[in-house]
Amino acid sequence: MSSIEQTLSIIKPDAVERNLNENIKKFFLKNKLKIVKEKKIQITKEEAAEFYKVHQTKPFYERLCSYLSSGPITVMILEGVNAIQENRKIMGATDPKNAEDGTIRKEYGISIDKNSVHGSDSIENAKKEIEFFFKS
Ligand code: IDP
Ligand code: MG
Repeated sequence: MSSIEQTLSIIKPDAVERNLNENIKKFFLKNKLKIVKEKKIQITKEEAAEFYKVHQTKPFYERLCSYLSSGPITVMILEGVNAIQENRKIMGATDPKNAEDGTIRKEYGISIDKNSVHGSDSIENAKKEIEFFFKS
């Protein structure tokens, strides 16, 4: 089954700081994911905590929220066939050490914390995350 989906992508502070926005966007475009909305913002730690609420019981939650709010991020809505799964493929494994060749995290990820990008992992979460950043 293939269907047109939208997913939320975030270029995390480590990548924005290294001016990787354009390089990372090329990965999406090359893989037929369209950027339909985009904004560069900085969020508060409270907002990060809300965004990453699914991870609130994890030992790394506190650090994760501090990190996502530590500097500017670029948030985007990506659209395309099977966009959610496609974006996850393009991103690569959570830990850059395990990321496949040709993925964003293999190319640019520094560590499991500074892994350069976020991408929604399900239809339900994509909806929630898009709403979180782009409620109209
Ligand atoms: P994902 O970003 O590949 O979807 P998740 O499991 O949803 O990975 O975790 C969210 C973020 O939390 C990851 O991108 C990573 O930065 C961080 N993280 C995940 N697992 C660990 C861990 O075991 N130690 C430290 N940080 C982690
Ligand atoms: Mg995730």
